[in-house]
Amino acid sequence: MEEIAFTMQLKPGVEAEYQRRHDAIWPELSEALVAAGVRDYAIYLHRESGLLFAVQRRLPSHTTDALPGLPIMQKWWAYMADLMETNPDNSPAVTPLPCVFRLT
Ligand code: RM4
Repeated sequence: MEEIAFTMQLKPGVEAEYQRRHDAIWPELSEALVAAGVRDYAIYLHRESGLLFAVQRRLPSHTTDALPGLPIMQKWWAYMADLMETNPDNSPAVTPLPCVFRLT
């Protein structure tokens, strides 16, 4: 299994709404993530700054590079764009994080 970590950024004051929308995540979106090989995906919130810290595990054969082209992903990003810092195409602004320590 591969693991990646990255940050995203919430706009101020939308933490509760971000939580609410993820508590009711669309089954079609979850299914698309699983179909793309994602097997474990957690997003943590730093409450003071609105920084989101995401850790995603995925199969080595994953096809997550194709997710941005899916209509369900586009629809979700458009839905989330009022809550997050985004790129012009509505995708969230993502900062990849290198792993600097692991205890196994
Ligand atoms: C996030 C953001 C990410 C997506 C998750 C499910 O808020 O939109 O791109 O992977 O939701």
